[in-house]
Amino acid sequence: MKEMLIRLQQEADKDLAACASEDDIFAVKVRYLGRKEGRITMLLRELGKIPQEERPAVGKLANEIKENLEQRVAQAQSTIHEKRKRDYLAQEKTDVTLPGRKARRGGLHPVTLVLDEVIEIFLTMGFEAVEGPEAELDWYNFGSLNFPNEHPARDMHDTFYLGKEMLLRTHTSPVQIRTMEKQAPPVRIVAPGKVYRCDSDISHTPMFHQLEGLMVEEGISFSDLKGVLTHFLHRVFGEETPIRFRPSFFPFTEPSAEVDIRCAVCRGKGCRVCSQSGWLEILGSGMVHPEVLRIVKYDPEQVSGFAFGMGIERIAMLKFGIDDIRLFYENDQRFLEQFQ
Ligand code: 2U9
Repeated sequence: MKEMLIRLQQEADKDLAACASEDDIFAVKVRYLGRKEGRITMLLRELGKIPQEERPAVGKLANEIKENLEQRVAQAQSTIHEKRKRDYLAQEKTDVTLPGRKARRGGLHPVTLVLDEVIEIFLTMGFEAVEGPEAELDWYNFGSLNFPNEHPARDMHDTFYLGKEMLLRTHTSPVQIRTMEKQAPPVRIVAPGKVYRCDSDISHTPMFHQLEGLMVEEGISFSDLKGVLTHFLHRVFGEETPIRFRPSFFPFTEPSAEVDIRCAVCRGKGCRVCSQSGWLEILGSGMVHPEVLRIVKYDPEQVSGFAFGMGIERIAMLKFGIDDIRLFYENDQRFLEQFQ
């Protein structure tokens, strides 16, 4: 048995010395030390068969040979691993003269660009920007704005209802109502934000952005409305752009007017973009209805005000010459990259 052990050790030494890779070493380890069929393991199992008095000495030798081999396998593994690392580091080179990889820089969305520009113009005129919830009470979206119950104007807004009393706001007007409830006149605010209407085609998306404005204090008249909106439109579309005010109707303003700019595409001659009219509708406006002022506990005998509203995507489409509103929300990089 002793001789067999010593022979095994010599053979293992020879096999180990012949190893060229980590796989070879692993194979030697399995061949001699494998738990089931390793040659040393199997020999140790035979220990019971030899005479009692020889067992301690042979057992000791067998264990020494086993431990010794385990150690040398581990040693060989670490040596070959270190060599591989050295070889890899020796051949790896960094060419510091190569040009750096260009980082792609993102940009603001065209709707954000226009919204920021529009807000800035009103801040310069002394307005403050205010935000409010997108999920609203029916009362703040319709009731408080003088929409009669069951009135067809509610249908025109194609409302997404969230329950009996809750809805996704169809305009940002609830922000103005909430602001007036909280604060006494004078009020000069703009309310930018997302609004929702169940509608989708080349000029409508179920979510779009509005900016509404409100100015309420003593002695506000329709000429204030005209002055503020004319200044605003001249800053956005150019000082020379002709503007017209056209009578309209909204439940929350009286009198009401829609505001058009002359079509920049055909310069008023009539084209596809302006439906041959020569004009482009750009915003709605009016003097705040006295009933709305009473609802927020303002006295319409003491104060008056004007309000206006505009769709931001529509302005962005006219400014950038975009003919389909859905392009804003398709996340096509080729479209979005053009606004950086
Ligand atoms: C209060 C009182 C009055 C806001 C107004 C409009 C006219 C208007 C449209 C423009 C295009 C909506 O996005 S759009 O479809 N808006 O025509 N909005 S006056 O009037 C208010 C708001 C709040 C308390």
